[in-house]
Amino acid sequence: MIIDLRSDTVTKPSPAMRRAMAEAEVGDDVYGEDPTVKELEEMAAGIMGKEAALFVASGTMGNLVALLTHCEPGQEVYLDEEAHIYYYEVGGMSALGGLIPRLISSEKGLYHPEALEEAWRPENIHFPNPGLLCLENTHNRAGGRVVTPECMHEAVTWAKRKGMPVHLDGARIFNAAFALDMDVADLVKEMDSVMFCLSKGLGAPAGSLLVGSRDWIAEARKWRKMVGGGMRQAGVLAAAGLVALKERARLKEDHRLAETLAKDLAAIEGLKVNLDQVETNIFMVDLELPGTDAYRFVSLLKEAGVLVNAVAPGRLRFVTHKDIGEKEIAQAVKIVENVVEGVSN
Ligand code: TLP
Repeated sequence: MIIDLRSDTVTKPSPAMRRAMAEAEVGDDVYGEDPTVKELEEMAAGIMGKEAALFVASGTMGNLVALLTHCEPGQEVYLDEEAHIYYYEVGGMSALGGLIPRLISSEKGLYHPEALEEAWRPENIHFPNPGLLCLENTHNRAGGRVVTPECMHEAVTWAKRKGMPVHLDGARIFNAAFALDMDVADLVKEMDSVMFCLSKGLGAPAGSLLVGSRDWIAEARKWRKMVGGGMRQAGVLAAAGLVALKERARLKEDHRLAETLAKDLAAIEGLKVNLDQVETNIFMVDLELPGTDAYRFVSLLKEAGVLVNAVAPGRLRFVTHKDIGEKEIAQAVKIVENVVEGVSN
């Protein structure tokens, strides 16, 4: 048995999703004729408390379309140096959007007003024009960290003062809302646009949604077409998304199991886990094993039957998800323990 803790993207569609996909009513969505996509978009907009929504192929496409819709080529996008949009999206904002990242130093995904102000470039003949501020919640590279509503509010207030809209990379926004025990619409109410994923912990095979005002989504729809994201009978995918959204409370179980796993791993000599920062379904483990780096450790774990990702030379990322239960957690801990022992001897 392979225990896959690399990401919550590895989940397989549930039997209920597969049934819904097989039975989905479909039409050509480029003509606006797919009833299942429409239902999903309406449901997503309702849950997020926004006027409209747009179904896109992936989180990366959703973020790209958002940036293209908000900005013009040559503008600057304010975002943190560990932001997924900057770190993991192949530089699409610059390559495809002609946008310039303006990096903010953040404290594990949390923006401090001083850091925002420090990054700010006022009107000057030499500087690009400001275009957008991006936030990320939960924050992936900060280890699934929840950005508090207070911190989001401060950042939005700052951006509004500077005349910039705000986009939220909310790939895992439901994880944040559950961790905060908050209604998700309340959490994102100040955002101009939000992208969230169906294909992470929610377990759908593909798809993300972009939400915002009716006019903004109409513009985004055109950008989606330009980047090749006008899917036709996309209702087969949207059907799985509807099931995923209805079952979203399941994410709390991933948080509970991440906490259990993190505690058990923290007890192993040579592994360091900051338990205060285990807030959702992602957490980081630092290796303190002389002579082994995270990349070698990952390949040893793989041989022993556990998959995880190395995110820095001394750091591993563990992610719990729908297809991981108590049994897999207990088994993974045993395997990690054995591998650590093998390395230490
Ligand atoms: N994140 C993936 C990898 O790309 C690292 C993962 O395994 O966590 N925003 C955030 C915050 C994300 O974590 C991801 C995916 C995306 C956007 C992009 O979503 P997709 O993979 O659907 O393009």
